[in-house]
Amino acid sequence: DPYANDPKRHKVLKVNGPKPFCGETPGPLLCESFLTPANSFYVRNHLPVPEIDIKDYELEIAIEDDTKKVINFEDIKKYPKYTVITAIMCGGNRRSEMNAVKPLKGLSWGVGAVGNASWSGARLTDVLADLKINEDDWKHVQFEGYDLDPSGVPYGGSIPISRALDPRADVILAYEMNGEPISRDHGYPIRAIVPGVVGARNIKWLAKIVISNEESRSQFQRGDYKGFSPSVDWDTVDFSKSPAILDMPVTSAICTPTPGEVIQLKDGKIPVKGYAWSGGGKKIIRIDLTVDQGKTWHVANQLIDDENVKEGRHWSWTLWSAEIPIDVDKNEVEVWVKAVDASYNVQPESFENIWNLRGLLCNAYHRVNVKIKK
Ligand code: MTE
Ligand code: MO
Repeated sequence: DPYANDPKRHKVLKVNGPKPFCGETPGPLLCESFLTPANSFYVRNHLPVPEIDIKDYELEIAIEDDTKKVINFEDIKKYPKYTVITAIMCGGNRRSEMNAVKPLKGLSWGVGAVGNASWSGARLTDVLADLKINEDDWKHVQFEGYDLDPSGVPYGGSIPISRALDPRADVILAYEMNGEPISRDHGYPIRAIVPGVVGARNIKWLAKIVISNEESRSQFQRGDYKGFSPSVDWDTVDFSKSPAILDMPVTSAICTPTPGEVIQLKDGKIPVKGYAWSGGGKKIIRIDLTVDQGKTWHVANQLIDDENVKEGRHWSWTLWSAEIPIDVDKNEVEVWVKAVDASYNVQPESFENIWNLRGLLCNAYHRVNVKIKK
């Protein structure tokens, strides 16, 4: 069993697949803390977790096929230490809601394939500066992990070089998560953190960085984690025709109450809590909620986010809470939420018109049915 040496997981994770391990954080736990603890942070593995002895750890940095250098863990720690708070979200977060509209292929994630953590490490720009590469000569920076499929092919992905070399993009080679060494499931000992970008490009167990004019040849870069028009099906899909997902679109979700929960009315209101996030460093500026299908909207009164950042570098999620008045005659309501980001991007209303065969970018309004106790 190639998975025999996988780490033990915390029992709170809702298991979506045991081998490779995939598990999500339950909604109510998710909105309890601004920084998600490592042991309850969702896990999305595609392969067995590699066993890495820090003494033997090596990171190869190459320019196309020429190996330029190999650095070790201590070398990475010598660069200035830099910390960013960023959410990481799987491209398939909330896929179960899109699947309810029309079946699709992919793990059935609820609202918990996301977490928010502080990550510390060396800036990728600092590490690449030593190579003296000219940004204009290259297009992509590829990453490979130490996790291998049975034929020896690693998990991989790439990002545009403009992003990798931009100090304001805050891309780091992280060795700490929430101030502790990164745990095995989350990429020990070194993980690429690419803030604001789909989870898939945040390569864990980083083995290799390649400066190239080509995107990563990995299946996960070229044949997966892409969006398509709702009418594209498995007979007509051409993965070469869509760009790889990079920045994630604006989204939000209700974490409490959970679907079907019975809520005690207090002063004619119910408390609602959740998260919101937009990729590309865009701040969340407003959360709108309705319990009457949009006839009247209520604005969340409390937003918690990372205040120590500059405009356009808002990588963390926003936790929000609201108290919503409920008509006295109602025994049941459907709560809807939508978030608005700094570019005034708003979530789409329904999943029907954003449906895609891989169930990615599932950012329509989140709707939760709640029973009212008076
Ligand atoms: N990196 C490697 N090496 N192997 C992987 O399977 N999964 C990716 C990404 N990085 C993956 C990886 C995907 S699809 C996601 S959503 C995130 O890691 C999940 O990160 P987490 O398990 O720390 O939550
Ligand atoms: Mo993912």
